[in-house]
Amino acid sequence: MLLKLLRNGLGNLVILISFFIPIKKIKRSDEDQKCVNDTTNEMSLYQFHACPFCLKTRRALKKLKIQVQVRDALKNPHRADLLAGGGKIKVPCLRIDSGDEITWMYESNDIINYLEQRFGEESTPCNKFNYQSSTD
Ligand SMILES: N[C@@H](CCC(=O)N[C@@H](CS)C(=O)NCC(=O)O)C(=O)O
Repeated sequence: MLLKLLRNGLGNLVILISFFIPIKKIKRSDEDQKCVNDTTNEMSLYQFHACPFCLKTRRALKKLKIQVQVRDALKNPHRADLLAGGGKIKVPCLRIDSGDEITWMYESNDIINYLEQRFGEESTPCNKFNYQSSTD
């Protein structure tokens, strides 16, 4: 109980501090932004508000100008969906629905790496995408 309060307090402090740290957002053409928006319809981020790893992931989303559905995994039905789909309650987790397949991606660094590859400076968001995992 005390540990949970401490963790939440610390998480909220980190959120407050990060509020004052500017995010340098990516620049892309309107056409590319439209492709990004169309693609990110298929994604949702399961997260806790005061989790530092989730904050780091949310900042990456802002930097890359990506809008995904953000779902509070403390509450149902999202918590139950995360457990049923991903197999564990751990956040952040990015749910990627690519039509015939649903991927539940855990680990903030893996999620950010994936988003950087797919939507970062070097990417071509309007083309088909092949993800290169850092562990491949
Ligand atoms: N290495 C992981 C750490 C994630 C992590 O520890 N998340 C915590 C919240 S900050 C969690 O989900 N804990 C499970 C729980 O509280 O039920 C990452 O970078 O994503």
